[in-house]
Amino acid sequence: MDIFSGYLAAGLIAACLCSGVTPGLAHQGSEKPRPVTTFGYLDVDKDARISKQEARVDWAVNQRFAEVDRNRDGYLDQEEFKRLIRKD
Ligand SMILES: [Ca+2]
Repeated sequence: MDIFSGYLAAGLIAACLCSGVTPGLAHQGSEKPRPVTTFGYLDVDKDARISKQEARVDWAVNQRFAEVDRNRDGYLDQEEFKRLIRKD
């Protein structure tokens, strides 16, 4: 492996690691803020849903909680959480 390939591999590994930790980047420009944490990280009690209190850890999730809580049950399930990650 030459030096260039080494740097390329290191860059790809770093990109993969970052994408696993951060499903979306924080607020950029006019785009809606997106989480910097994962569903599993926020779901502290592991009940497969995120409460308003659990969401407080991530600014973007907290800000957009009511918007993405489609069934208005006061929790975000995985499908609802995905709406935070999507660009739309
Ligand atoms: Ca919900």
